[in-house]
Amino acid sequence: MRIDRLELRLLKLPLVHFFETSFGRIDEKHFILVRVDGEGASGYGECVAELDPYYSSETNDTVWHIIADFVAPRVLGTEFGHPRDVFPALKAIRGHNMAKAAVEMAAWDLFARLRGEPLARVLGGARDRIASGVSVGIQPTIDDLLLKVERELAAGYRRIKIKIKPGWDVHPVEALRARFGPIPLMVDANAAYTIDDADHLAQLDAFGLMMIEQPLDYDDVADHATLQRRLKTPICLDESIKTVGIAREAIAAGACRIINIKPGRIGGFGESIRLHDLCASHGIPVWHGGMLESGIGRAANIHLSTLPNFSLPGDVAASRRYFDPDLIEPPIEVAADGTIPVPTGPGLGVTICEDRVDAATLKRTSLDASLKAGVR
Ligand code: SMG
Ligand code: MG
Repeated sequence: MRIDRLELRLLKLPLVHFFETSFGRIDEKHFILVRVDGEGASGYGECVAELDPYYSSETNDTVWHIIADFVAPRVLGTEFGHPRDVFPALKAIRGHNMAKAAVEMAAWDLFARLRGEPLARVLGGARDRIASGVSVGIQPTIDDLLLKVERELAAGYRRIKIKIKPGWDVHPVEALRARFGPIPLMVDANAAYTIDDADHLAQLDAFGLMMIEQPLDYDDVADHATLQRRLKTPICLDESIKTVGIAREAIAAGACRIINIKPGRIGGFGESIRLHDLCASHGIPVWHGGMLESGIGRAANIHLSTLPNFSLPGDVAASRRYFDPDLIEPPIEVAADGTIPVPTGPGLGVTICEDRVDAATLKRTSLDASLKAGVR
């Protein structure tokens, strides 16, 4: 497979509702979309970096720079036997996994389209439906939260995750248990606590949560291991798992019992398969995280979620929770039993609405193999 052209676009899409986490609130989604062209077909990769370096150190501006100046020259015009060879070809570039992943995932889509197979099959997945969960942001009041969760349960979602932060943690969980009883419930702190909060967080043990996601700092493994020894509730790591190597260290240290996989965070599908297999070999269940992706990135997440150790419902929900309209048709929908069917067409298997992509585009550039000469 050879990629002859790479197009970068910066897009802006309004969110149906604001989304609030411990690190802030967003009303619109700004993201980079990569398209690679080769051998008469195209593949797409949605980047999960954001406007600000708050979830991760990468931003849309760093991604643009790293892809245009370092990733594209290494990928364009290069013969790849398989898309799993793309990430290793970028080894000279340290970090910047979101930038690498957007290109690598586009290469997988192109590869699957050229073979006429759905991405799930090329990735090694087997399921034809995936279990869907929702992530409910921090709400202005407990009543707002109860109303939102009631709606999501009625829509059939298989588990509810709520965002927590200091001052919005034990009380909302208590209120949800009082109203809805033993629903599959978990919390995500997005790194808002320190190990000094261990006694406070241990109060959550009383509520039988499925897990607490990323309670401590984004680059902290050691304190998570200390906290996991103190808590009955399983810890799930998200932000901390920036590489497969860190995951190996976290598992060895006992820093988590569950891992959330986001291909963008660790460098793409190839690394996600390695992480999935590593977790399986240690009896660590995984689930697919979400980054408020448009339907393009959401479809990619659905395909990866078909691998066998994705044994917990992921943050892969219906398009309409976020975008109306989405960039794809038909939008991604959740059935009454809380599952999403895996697209069956070649590659991502969804129809991208070019007119909507054009309307959302703030800037674009097209790169070709002449860049190769300039590899630094
Ligand atoms: O895509 O449904 C979604 C959002 C899921 O909560 C979600 N993502 O830490 O897991 C997480 C957050 C990161 C995104 S916050 C802007
Ligand atoms: Mg998270």
